[in-house]
Amino acid sequence: MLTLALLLIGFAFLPFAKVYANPGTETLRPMGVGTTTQLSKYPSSQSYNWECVDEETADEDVTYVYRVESGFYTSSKYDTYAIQDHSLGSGTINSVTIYIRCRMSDTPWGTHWAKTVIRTHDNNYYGNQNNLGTSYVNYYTQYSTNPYTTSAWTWSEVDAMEAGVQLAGDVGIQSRCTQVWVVVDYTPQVPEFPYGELAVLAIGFAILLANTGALRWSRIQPRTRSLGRQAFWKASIKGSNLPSGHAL
Ligand SMILES: [Ca+2]
Repeated sequence: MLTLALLLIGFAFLPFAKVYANPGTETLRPMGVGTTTQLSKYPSSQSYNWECVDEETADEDVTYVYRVESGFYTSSKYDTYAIQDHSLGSGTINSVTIYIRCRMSDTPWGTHWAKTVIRTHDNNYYGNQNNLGTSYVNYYTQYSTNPYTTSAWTWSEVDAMEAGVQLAGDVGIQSRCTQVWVVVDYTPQVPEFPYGELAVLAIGFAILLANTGALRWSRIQPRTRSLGRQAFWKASIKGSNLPSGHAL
């Protein structure tokens, strides 16, 4: 019986356990072609640019998108990618952060840089300029609110957004990006206590108390018996007022 009680109590708290087991962040990766595709891809055998930047563990120079300029000047191009819809997150969105992992292929003549790009409500938003070195580095831009609405992000905006990278290079040297991803930070919604689970919780506690000696049937029985006597006497009195010929 004690095991049953604990099981019932545990079951009643399951919705809360689910919420707190949630880590509070969800990572979303490129999963399709977005609005703009301007960068080159490596290897060229890849079908789409987004396939070069969607891996969970960075593969560095195995797959990447890049910008290289044939003239002696710096110019930029950019991609935006469709990203995965959320599947874990719920509640309030605290921030949306876009990450890019970039480097330049060699010591440059001029400036090589990278910027994050997000697209929401049909507008592009660019992060700060990050001047590249020859080793891969993660750069990021955090948006605590949606830059278009300036209000807290909604989950439908997260699902509809695109994320990408803008790269600038000059003659003969590539600016590369091997990975793009988005991290949504959220505070899970605590569920209201459903009546069904409240009832299960109450039964669980009753059985627990009965088994631990806090609630003995012997303490309930005298009261039950006295209630029984009262009911009997009330019924008897009522019965005495009944018209003759009617049995109680
Ligand atoms: Ca890659």
